[in-house]
Parts: sequence; structure tokens; C-alpha cells
Amino acid sequence: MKIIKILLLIYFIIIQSISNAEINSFSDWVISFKKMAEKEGISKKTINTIMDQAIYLPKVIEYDRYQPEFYEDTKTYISKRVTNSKIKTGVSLYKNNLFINEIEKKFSVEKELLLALMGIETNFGKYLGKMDIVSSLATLSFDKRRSEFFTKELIILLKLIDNKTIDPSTLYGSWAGAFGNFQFMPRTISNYAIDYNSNSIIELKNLKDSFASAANYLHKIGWKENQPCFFKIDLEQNIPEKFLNTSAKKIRNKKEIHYFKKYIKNFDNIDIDNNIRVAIITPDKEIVPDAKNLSPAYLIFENYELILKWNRSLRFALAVCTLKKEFKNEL
Ligand SMILES: [Ca+2]
Repeated sequence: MKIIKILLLIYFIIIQSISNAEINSFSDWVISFKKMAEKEGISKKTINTIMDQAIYLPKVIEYDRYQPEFYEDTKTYISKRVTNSKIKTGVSLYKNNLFINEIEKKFSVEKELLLALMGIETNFGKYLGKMDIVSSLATLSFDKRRSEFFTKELIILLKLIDNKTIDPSTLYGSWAGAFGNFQFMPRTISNYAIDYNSNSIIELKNLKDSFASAANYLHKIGWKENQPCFFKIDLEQNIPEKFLNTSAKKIRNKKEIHYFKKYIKNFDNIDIDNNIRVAIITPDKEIVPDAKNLSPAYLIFENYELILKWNRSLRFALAVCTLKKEFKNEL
């Protein structure tokens, strides 16, 4: 018994000293980050007020390292995210906020798409995240894995606070630093967010500012109103492997629709201009154990690829477009 107690004591001393070392070097990192922020032209007052409150969040590193061992198949993924209750919530949100029509016209982005994105990202503001974003970004900047990316995001965030574009007291969001109804990262806020209700501050938890910001973002990256997103297809067995895209990082082997005619069983149902360039995705292939190689399969269009810019996930974009279609039937 005595030996076990001693061993436990040694164990706790080691664990304690490791976490102390981590915290010490985090505070060293804060000091060097502050110097960098000053060089970027951010005021000392903002840097000190904000960064003195930043703490190291071990949980954020846990989330960052977490790699699911297997993915939900596409059907499960979509059915969990496109639900009747979500459709109902979205419809009533729209009916109570008809300013969304004005935003649809102004930015040439369908209201159904905006509702779908908000529904998938945060379930209409229900899941905005409770992490202190400054501390999340600081933790991920201090960590070696993606330090450069998150350091830049944190600098941008400090600039937004420094020039009073956003209110630092509202900065609670996802563990990776995404914020507001549509989960914008600081760079997206800086490039695309808008103060639509004209009170001199961008509030991404406010409906007007967040809807206009999302619409402006989509418009600026080239969204084409009333153009298709994806079309579900049944593939013939003889389709060459190279045409089956499984990664959202780079979509390969695009062809005009008619080129794929010989590989698609339900080709005659495709009521879309045959000269549009498309690609084929098979999102379950490779990442879902025992997935059938050729099913499900989709033809994807330019608008679909724009949603990948918003979030690089084949399933995310499928879910958004599916929910969008549901809203189209309801509104
Ligand atoms: Ca505002």
C-alpha cells in the first residue's frame, strides 16, 4: 500500500510539473505575441486588456487532436442535420424577420440558402459555442501544429477589437475561434462582415448583421442565384476510378455533363444544361468502412464548390443544399 501511495505521489508531482511548464511557456508566448501585435499597429491598451485575460485551454488542444475513427455515412450525416424541427424553426424565423427578403434581393443570394447555412452551422443561433475565442485562438497559436494560421487569425481579431468593429465582450464561440450565427472566423469577419443595422458595430449574433454578412460573403465569392448545387446519380460499374472525388480539398476531373452520359444510369432525369462543367463525388468511398464504392454519388456544380470554400467538407455542402431545397418547398 505504502509503495502505491508513493508511486501515486510521484505521478501527481510529474503531471503537475508538466502542466505548470505548459502554463509558464504559454505566458512566455503571450509576452512575445504582444510584441508582434504591437508591430502590427495594434494599440498597447487593446493588446494588454485582451491578452491579459487570455488563458491556456487544454480542452481546445484535445478537440484539435480528436480524429474520429470513422465517419458517419452521408445518409446519416444529412438526416441528422436536415430535420423537420429544423425546417419548422427556419420557416418561423423567416416569417418573423421579413427583412431577409431585402437581403436576398440586395446580395442576389437566395433566402433559402441563408436559412440553410444558419440552420446547419448553429441550429438558428441555438449552438453558438461558449468558448472564450481569444483564449481558444491563443491556445491554438501557442500550440505548434497550426500556429501560423491561428496567430494570423488572432492578430486580425485584435485589429477588429482595436478599431471598434466588434465588441470584445461578445466573443464567445466555437473551440476553433468561429463566431456568431454563421460561425465566421476573424479573417472572414474582416473581409466580408457588414454592419447592416447601421449602429457602427458588427454584431454577428444579431440577425440583421449576420444575415447580411453571410449574404455578402456568398455574393463576393461568386454565388450564382438559382443555379443548381448537386444532383444525385446512379453510377454504372464501368466508371473510371479517377472520376470519383472523395476529398473536399481539391475537386478533380471536371467534364461537361454530356461526357458522363455513358456512366450515369439516371442521366435522362438530369434537367440541367448539358454543357455545364461538373464533377462527380462519392463521399462515402474510402472513409466509411464497408461503404459501397459507387453509392451514394452526386454530380456537383459550381455553387456546390463555393460552399466548400465556406467549409471544406463534402457532407457539409450536401447537407446545406438539401436543407436549402426543403426551405424552397416550404417558402
Ligand atoms: Ca450593427
